[in-house]
Amino acid sequence: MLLQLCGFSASNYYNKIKLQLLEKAVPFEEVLAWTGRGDPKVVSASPLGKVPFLNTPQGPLCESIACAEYIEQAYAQHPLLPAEPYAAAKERELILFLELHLELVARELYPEAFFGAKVSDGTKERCRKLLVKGVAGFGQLAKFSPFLAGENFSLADCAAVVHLPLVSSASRIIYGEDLLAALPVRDYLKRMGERPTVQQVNSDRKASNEAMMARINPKAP
Ligand SMILES: N[C@@H](CCC(=O)N[C@@H](CS)C(=O)NCC(=O)O)C(=O)O
Repeated sequence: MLLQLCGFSASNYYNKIKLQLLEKAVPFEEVLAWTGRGDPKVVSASPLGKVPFLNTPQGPLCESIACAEYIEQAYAQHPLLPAEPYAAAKERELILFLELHLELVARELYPEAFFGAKVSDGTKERCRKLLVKGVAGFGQLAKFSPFLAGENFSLADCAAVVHLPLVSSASRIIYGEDLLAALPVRDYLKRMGERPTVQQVNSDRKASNEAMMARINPKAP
């Protein structure tokens, strides 16, 4: 059975796994699944109705970090995590840091930044403080030399390439200021954007974004 990646290409967590699979040249099939708890097929694989999830030959698997680790272990080609335990743990540290302290915080701003809803001033203020702290900590851990964790493209880059643009644009839209501006993120993303795999993920994302917005607001012109 071909590995199935389920979700949609506008999702940053979906794209983290898609980029990993493309970089590793693992054969896989994309299966469209929207978020939410209305579809029993989605909920039976991903109890909270979140994407991405995988359908593996052994069964379904959700939570992108578990999916990424499964893929690294099940498909040895083009490893994206070092074999040496400390180096591998430093990669995981970067991914967790990025997701827990930057992306998940910025996510509270997405309803207003991207979806035409309102976010309270209290939430904006709280998120700003957390983001300022998170960005400084991330700057201490990330190397950008030339890849996020050092000399090689790795799983940490799969996460950074999809999460950093969202954190940056949400902060620009909500605060009128890019809270990542002190870090070499723009140059890094430009460099990563030269990779054909990243180009594919980005062009699929644009098409999927339109489909997602049409679902959210079917009456939009
Ligand atoms: N911790 C999850 C986060 C995945 C996630 O939040 N995905 C978004 C799409 S980018 C989603 O499914 N949102 C719908 C929801 O939270 O109900 C993971 O790493 O897989």
